[in-house]
Amino acid sequence: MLVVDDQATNIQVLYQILSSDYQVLMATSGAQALALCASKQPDLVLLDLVMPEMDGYQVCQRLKADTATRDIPVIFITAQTDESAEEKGFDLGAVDFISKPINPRIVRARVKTHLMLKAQSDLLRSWAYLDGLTGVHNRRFFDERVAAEMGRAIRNQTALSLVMLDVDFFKRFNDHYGHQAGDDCLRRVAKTLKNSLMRAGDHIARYGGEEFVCLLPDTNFTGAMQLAETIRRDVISLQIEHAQSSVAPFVTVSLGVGCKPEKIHGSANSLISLADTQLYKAKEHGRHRIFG
Ligand code: GH3
Ligand code: MG
Ligand code: MG
Ligand code: MG
Repeated sequence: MLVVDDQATNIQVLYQILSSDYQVLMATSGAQALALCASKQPDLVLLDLVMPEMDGYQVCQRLKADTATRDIPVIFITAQTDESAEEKGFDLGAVDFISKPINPRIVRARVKTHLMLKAQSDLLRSWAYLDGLTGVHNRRFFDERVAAEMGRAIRNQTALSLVMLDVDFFKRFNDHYGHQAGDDCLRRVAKTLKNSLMRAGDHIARYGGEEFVCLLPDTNFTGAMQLAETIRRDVISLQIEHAQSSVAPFVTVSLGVGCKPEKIHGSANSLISLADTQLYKAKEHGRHRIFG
């Protein structure tokens, strides 16, 4: 957590109360607090209200206005006891208000409660972005991520690639082996994708029924085509029996690759359409292949 106060002695008091149970970061100004919140993502901020230059209200307002920091809970700690100050704090998005002089046991209890609530909401949020069947990210995650990554790629003039893949003749697979076996197959394909993707910034999501997407920041067309080929080989190497497939005795995938090159502007939608069009061509040209 982060303790923010312009007076070092106040910080020390809180540090002594909390540092045996938690990792405590410290800031002595609003600007420093904002920078630490962005870089370290603390689970809680204990924020002094009265500070020179940027006061606690302003810090809280800025934290709540930025999507990267808005979910960090803020507790105001202040010597001001009037209710309008407290009300204003809550209006700005604070979760609690503690008045000085502080009672160590109360501070510990409130901190503990808010950290627990934060952990619970983080967990729920992470579930909301996961696909229940396969455990990879879901469409909601992908839609948000692709827009964010496109923004970043344009700002930094970096490449951004998208591989879209679809299981071949999956309707026949379900019809022949049953829906349970179909679900198992999807889980195994998803697991293979996770293993095929090597870089930390890569994202996999289930885009629809038997369709997955791999979002690849900082990856050019050649790199994306190579990854697509790895996936194509890894999936058939699973040797999941598929007696009804017209291309192989095993489950296979078709892949479409789209790329926004370094110096070119693009939109998330155009990148998705491109990968989708290429995937369609891969299907048309016989399946178990890659178009890019
Ligand atoms: P193509 O090679 O052209 O992609 O043919 P296909 O049969 O794979 O494509 P189609 O879109 O006709 O059928 C997709 C099938 O995927 C139909 C649907 O029942 C099945 N499916 C979608 N979601 C799930 C799921 O969660 N579990 C299972 N078992 N099947 C699913
Ligand atoms: Mg102060
Ligand atoms: Mg499909
Ligand atoms: Mg299919």
